[in-house]
Amino acid sequence: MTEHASAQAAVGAQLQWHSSLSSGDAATRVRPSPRVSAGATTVHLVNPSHLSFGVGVITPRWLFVLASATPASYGRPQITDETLEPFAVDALRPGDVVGIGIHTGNALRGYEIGMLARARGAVVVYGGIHATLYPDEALDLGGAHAVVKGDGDVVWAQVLEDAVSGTLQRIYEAGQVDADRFAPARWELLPAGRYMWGSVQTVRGCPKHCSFCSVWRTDGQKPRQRRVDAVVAEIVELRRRGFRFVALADDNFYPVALADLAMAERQHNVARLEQLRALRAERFELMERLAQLPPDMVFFTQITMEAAEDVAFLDAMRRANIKGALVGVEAVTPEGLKDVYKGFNDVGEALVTRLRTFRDHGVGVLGSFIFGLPSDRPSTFAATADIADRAGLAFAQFVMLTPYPGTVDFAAWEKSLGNNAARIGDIPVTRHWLIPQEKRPKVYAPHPVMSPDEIRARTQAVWDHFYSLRRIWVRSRVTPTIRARIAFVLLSKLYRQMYANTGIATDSARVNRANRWARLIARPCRYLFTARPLPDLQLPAAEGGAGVRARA
Ligand code: B12
Ligand code: SF4
Repeated sequence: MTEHASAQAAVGAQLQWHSSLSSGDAATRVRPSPRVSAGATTVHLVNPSHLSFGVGVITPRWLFVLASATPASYGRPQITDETLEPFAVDALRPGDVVGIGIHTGNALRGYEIGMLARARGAVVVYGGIHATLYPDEALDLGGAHAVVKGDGDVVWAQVLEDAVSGTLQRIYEAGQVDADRFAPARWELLPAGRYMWGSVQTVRGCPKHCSFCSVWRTDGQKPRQRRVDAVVAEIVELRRRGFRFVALADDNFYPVALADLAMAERQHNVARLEQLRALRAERFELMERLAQLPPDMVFFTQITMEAAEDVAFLDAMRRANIKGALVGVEAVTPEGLKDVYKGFNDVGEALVTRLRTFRDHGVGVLGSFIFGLPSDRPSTFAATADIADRAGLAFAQFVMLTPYPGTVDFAAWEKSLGNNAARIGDIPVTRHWLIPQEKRPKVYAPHPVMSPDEIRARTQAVWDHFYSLRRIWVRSRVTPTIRARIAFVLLSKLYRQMYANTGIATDSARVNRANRWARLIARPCRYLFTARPLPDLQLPAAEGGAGVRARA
């Protein structure tokens, strides 16, 4: 049995033991942790993945942020992103600390690593959105000595200190830290030549409350906006290292809509109005600074559709080289938007006009659509494909409504199943992420008139339609050069392989084929994204100031 398989078996055994999958008794169990000494221990940070591609598309930011939050006395943290290569558990020494960051999709692999690391005498700490939502699961099934709920930026140093003094707590309630305490990423720890895009967060949290999204619950509805200088310094550092593509890894790059300002004015709420205006002014300041960076830089972010009403904002985005944004369109009918509490979006022809406004102002749109909403009918698929074609989108994704933990949809779905949830082995589908990958069902919200297979087949057909080579080639006309057009085609194909086939296909042959394809395309893609490093690049000046060299 390989080490990987034995870890799976170990997690499996724990799952059987933990048959109720409830969290209550975990809180009372005492777990002595191994002795850690600041000078002798190595801090490992691991981003779990059951698949390794050798190259990665976007840097997993948390790894480099937690590395930065690691005090210098612990030496250089060892970073492993398993989307590049598997974690070398054998290299662990007793007393090392292993920090594992998990989202729902990679939680099970994270638990395997934690069990193996614990067996080798390491101190195991979990964090990330899934550990925040299900801390007891990491304690019960992942061999955790401690779990951090919420932001790690500030609490991580405390966790390490407690590990040294032997006072590790089981759960750390770290909450949401203020933006001025966000740790900057340590980009000097990036392995050379492995990623296509850097990732820098400029704002955290989102004022909306969509039913399928957990961000407003875990990151809060109050936008926590980082200082412009801190953001720009990180971007300059990435460009110095040859990254010219940077994802602004925000929940919503447009945290203050014109409607919010109008509402505060109507309510004569002077304090709120000032606060909103200040946030908005800071956005413009950031974009002005980005506009001064080398013109080959390309930024991409996520934004609500409301930004189309604000052409001054879109123009500032274009000048800042924010060339693309994921826009959550979700549904093309009013009933669909009501299903997901997203009434602030437009539908029909108004939707086409809104989306085209982004493109007309130089911001390409990755439209994100959801299929399987209760009000969807077979005709919705063709109507969506038609709008996606006409709305001038650069890219699109068509996802099936999936109840993600921490969302309103998940709570309703879990409640509706009660104790009657189907089981695979001993595990109810309401804990589908604990089912081994090869047996894990795709879990979708139940639909009143269509079966999951029907929704899947129709969704796949919309992907096929949108990403036909002919349509991609036509769309690639928005790019300025032939090299850029080729990059656009490759990126479209890579995107489709990574998300459509691996994301919604259930047939494993198709998933394997898609993974092989993605591996093949990923390497040439990387060359299209990198640029000559600019080690002497200066920080662009704040208004009225001279440029300064960014921190080393
Ligand atoms: C950028 C982003 C992406 C990018 C880049 C991913 C990457 N390589 O990093 C792309 C577009 C590729 C992407 C893809 C997907 N994403 Co995404 N993504 C984000 C986003 C907007 C920001 C992530 C980020 O960089 N944050 C900045 C870092 C610093 O914050 P952080 O990761 O939360 O880490 C902090 C804490 O959690 C904690 N922490 C984290 N790990 C650890 C570990 C330890 C030991 C400790 C102590 C603390 C700690 O400390 C950190 C610093 O404060 C988040 C939303 C969000 N607000 O986080 C969604 C989010 C993570 N994504 C989500 C989803 C669903 C997906 C997809 C499944 C979407 C899809 N349908 O395909 C895929 C999955 C891809 C994959 N296999 O990883 C969900 C996850 C929900 C869940 N329950 O798991 C989120 C939360 C968004 C949402 N709508 O709910 N994503
Ligand atoms: S889906 Fe987008 S707009 Fe809705 S709550 Fe989540 S981040 Fe905000």
